[in-house]
Amino acid sequence: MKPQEFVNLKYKPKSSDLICLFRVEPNRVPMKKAAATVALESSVGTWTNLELTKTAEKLMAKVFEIKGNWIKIAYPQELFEEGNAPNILSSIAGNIFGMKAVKNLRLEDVSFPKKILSGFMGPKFGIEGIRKMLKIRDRPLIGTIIKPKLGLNPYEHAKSAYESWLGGCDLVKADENLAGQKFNEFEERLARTLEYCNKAEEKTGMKKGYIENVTAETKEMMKRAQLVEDLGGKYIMIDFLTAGFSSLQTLREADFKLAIHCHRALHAAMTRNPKHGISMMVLADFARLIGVDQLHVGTGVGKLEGNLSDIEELIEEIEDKKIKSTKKRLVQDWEKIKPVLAVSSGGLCPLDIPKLVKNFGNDLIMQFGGGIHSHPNGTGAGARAAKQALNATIKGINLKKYAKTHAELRLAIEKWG
Ligand code: CAP
Ligand code: MG
Repeated sequence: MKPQEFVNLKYKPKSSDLICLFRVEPNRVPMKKAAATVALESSVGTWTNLELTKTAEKLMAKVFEIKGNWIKIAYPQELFEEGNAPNILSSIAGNIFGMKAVKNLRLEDVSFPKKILSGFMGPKFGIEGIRKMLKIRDRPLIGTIIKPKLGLNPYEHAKSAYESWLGGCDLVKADENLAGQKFNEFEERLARTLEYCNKAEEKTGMKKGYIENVTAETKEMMKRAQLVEDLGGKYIMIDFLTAGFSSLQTLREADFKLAIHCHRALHAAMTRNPKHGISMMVLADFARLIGVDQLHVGTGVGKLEGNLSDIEELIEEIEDKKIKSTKKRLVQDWEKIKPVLAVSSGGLCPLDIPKLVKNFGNDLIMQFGGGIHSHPNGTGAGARAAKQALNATIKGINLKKYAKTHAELRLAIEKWG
């Protein structure tokens, strides 16, 4: 087997091929050689010439397109074990990132053949199931993350969640780094917060969701998810990258009667450098394939408001485009695999709502951590400000105008405007 045998620019991919789009920066070798090395290392080859068996020959990946720094590689679906997400990633996103033949390498996009898609469960609820569970037909949802992210005790945590729900939040979640620390034990926090969730539903007459973070060693995580289900919870959350794809598969395949909220802590180690790593779109594909119901996709609205410099405008535009493409992927037609509800979160405050709804539409959860809990009048007022901003946006009323008759929103504008 010679590397050049992995390049065939006349090859027409089969519908049964898994196809990857890579951005390649060769390292002192011609592009064709770098591309061939990516294809052989991510399928059946190694660094030196090697006799292939008949079967191995049939499993060879093929570079079928090279355009500038972009290459497309087709992988026979038989190269992968069905229903095994880590296995697919260990080929298409494994050793290749560290090879000498490339200075930079980024896996930008993947398309899956039907047979691979059918090997996974996909989301249990999907967008429709979440809306049905919360009885929220078509508006965007408002969520908050209890803050400070760590350092509250179970009672303080539950109380803050209660004020958030009463103020107008549909969802309250635990932060990505809150688990079973001594200062806020898992069982105690869960039980109290679910009690307050029920109280908030009675008081408001609306469905409310508490998203408990079960991220832990897999056996422990399963025990915690079971406890959420036993106590009548609606959701669990997993930090899917720090927990790992196998543990996400274990959690999903246990098929709890719970919606899975997927946090992406660690993603930026792979997604942030446009020249090297993996796109959020590809990570989102795997989260959907395995079967999460809600996934963080970013915010697009920059931290900077008002007079942005040209470069800042450009950066925001690129960010927007990336997030829109990730969000679009979450709903692309994957046969029986349900669409995933996008979550926009991180550095947001109620004033961002008009832009978020304009950018991302109604199938969206908008989450405000600091943007609710650091409202001048506290958590409840922060939640009311967010709800007021959403109502104004739905009615098409300018926030400043609406704030004339809504004090909490006015105070939010004074603080963050
Ligand atoms: C937001 C958040 C979320 C980030 C995650 C935080 O809090 O709780 O984890 O949104 O980022 O810890 O920062 P704030 P992403 O609202 O106070 O920023 O959604 O981009 O994965
Ligand atoms: Mg967080």
